[in-house]
Amino acid sequence: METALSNIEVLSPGARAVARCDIFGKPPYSETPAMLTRRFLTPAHPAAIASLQRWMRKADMSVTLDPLGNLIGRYEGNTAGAPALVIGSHIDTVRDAGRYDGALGVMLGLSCIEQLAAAKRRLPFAIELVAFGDEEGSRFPSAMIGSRAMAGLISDYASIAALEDEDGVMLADALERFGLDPSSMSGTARAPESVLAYLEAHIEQGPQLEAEDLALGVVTGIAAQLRFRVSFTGTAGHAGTTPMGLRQDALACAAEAILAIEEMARQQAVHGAVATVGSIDAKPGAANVIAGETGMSLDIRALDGTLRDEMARHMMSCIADIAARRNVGVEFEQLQDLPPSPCDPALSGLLEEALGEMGLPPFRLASGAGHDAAALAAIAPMAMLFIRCAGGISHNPAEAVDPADADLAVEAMLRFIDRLEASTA
Ligand code: HGY
Ligand code: MN
Ligand code: MN
Repeated sequence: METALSNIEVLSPGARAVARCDIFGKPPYSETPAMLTRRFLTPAHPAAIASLQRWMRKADMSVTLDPLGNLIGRYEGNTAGAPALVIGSHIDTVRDAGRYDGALGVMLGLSCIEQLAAAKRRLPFAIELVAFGDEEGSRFPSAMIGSRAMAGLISDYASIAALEDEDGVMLADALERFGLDPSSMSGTARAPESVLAYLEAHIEQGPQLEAEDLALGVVTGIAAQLRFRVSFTGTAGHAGTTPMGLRQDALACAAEAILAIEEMARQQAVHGAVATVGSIDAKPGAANVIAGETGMSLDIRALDGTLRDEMARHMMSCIADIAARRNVGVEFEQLQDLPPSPCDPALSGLLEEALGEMGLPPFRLASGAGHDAAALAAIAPMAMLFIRCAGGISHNPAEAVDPADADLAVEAMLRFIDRLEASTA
């Protein structure tokens, strides 16, 4: 049963977070009614910001929007201007997304602060709730723009401003239409001393917690990622008259490369490595024309950065051999390079103690999925809490979370805050 905005306050903190994600699953918080898609700086993004701002202000937070459209709610500590525990995640989604990837972490943080505000409780540190506008990279060909900028990891803003979406809209123009000034993007970077620690709660997006029959888990670290666009250039030709032996078929070449990539990743799966070709386009894209050009994504991940790099080198060499044998050209454009990001042991220990107080085991697991926490780790110690999701399914409208698990997550986060307060005394 869907909960209307009006009576959301009567729900438990976790159920309220889940209900808010459900509300965000439809227009105006989605670009289309048919499926949940909320990409960076599309009209669904300001709609989400408007509701989050209202909820944040009602929970005694001051609200700011930074130059890259990240929404920041600040719950002051008992001394103004104190460094902040930042609790964050992303509010953008992939296409045809689930409702909880990203948004749940923001809504759980909101529920925590609502609890603190209701108790009129102030801490020796501030708490900032951040809703990052772009983590997925589902509109522009670069991911985690908001959190990488906040962490001071972006040096070339001109190339960020010039990024174009599939309709040829530049990021700078999209920012201006949103009411932001592209020339001030570098102002997104935070002074490291203003961030005490970073905590991100997120659905696991995998099957381990469900297999262990656990609601919550403590993340040990985030896998390293490399992302490429691979372009093949052959010769377009007539499907009926070009002999098989004389073809330079860019699409058949991509197909052979995709299967080779899958096989190479399978051989490294035992070390926790994965590789994915998630999107492909072919030109001219006609049934009776041999494809002259194809472009595909290549996403390579491993918990170990050296293995990630070795896999990438091996895959690119193998793809180049396939293309050469087929007399097809190939180019690799690197779009993303995220090193492995270990969680801070001391902060993770506070999360484990919080779970222990609740009678829950401190189940530890690594994250194959990327998160904004990987960027924030550059300027502050970070910890992540995983919440079970049904079947481990994610990046899929079938994503589902049990409100009872979300209640446990809010309790664990509040206990984490208690222990962080005790550790700063
Ligand atoms: O790709 C990822 O791991 C994340 O969902 N952006
Ligand atoms: Mn995602
Ligand atoms: Mn996510």
